[in-house]
Formats: sequence, C-alpha cells, structure tokens
Amino acid sequence: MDKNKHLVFMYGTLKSGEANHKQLFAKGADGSVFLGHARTVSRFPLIVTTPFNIPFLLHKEGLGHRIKGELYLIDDETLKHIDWFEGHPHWYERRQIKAELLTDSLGNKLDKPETLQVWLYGLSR
Ligand code: PCA
Repeated sequence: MDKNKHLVFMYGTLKSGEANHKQLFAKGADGSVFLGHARTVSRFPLIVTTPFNIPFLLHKEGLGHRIKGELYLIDDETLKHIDWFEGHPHWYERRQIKAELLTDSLGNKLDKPETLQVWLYGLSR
C-alpha cells in the first residue's frame, strides 16, 4: 500500500472534542496529525440545524461564510475509512478547496497564513 498523506479540512463532527473525532484515529493513533486551525478561502453555506447540531456544508462556493475548521494530515487508510464513514461520494462528497492555515498545532497564530489545497466533505445536492 502506498504511503501518501492527505490534507483534510474538518469543520463538523470530526473536529477535536466532537462526537466523531475518534474516527480520525480508527486506523491507528498516528493515522491523523493535527496541523492547526484553518479557514476556507471561499465562502460556503453552512447549515447548522438540529438534530444533534450536525453542520452541513453545501458545495455552493461563493454563498455564505468563510468556514472555520481544523486541518489534519491523514494517511491513506484513514482517508479511506473517513470516506466510508462520511458516505463519500453518495452522501458527503470529498472535494478539493483552498484553505488558509492560521495557526500551528499548538494554536499559535502564524505570522503569515499559509494557503493550501485541501479536501473537504460537503453536500452536493
Ligand atoms: N464531519 C465532517 C464533515 C461533516 C461532518 O459532520 C467534518 O467534521 O468536517
């Protein structure tokens, strides 16, 4: 199996402290590494609704707000697991977007935000 790593932006239940965060480590404790806090470069609609306060991000770039989240570096096996967990591509769809990394992994603000191409799970329809 190849050993590629993938940048993934989390804004919902996979974030630290949220209900599904442990899924990031389901394929090994080092399957995911937190890089820092980040924000999408473009705006996206984020529907925050009950039940369970699950936020739904819609792949309608340009509408809504710049979304705050957490950036992780994830290995192949963990990415496959998260794809399965999020129902990619039939429910959530993983797409590439641009995000700004704002802090380091300790939460210290970067002097200059770093713009990165990252994966994000959202709804297309
Ligand atoms: N979890 C993923 C996408 C939507 C969700 O509920 C996340 O935390 O980014």
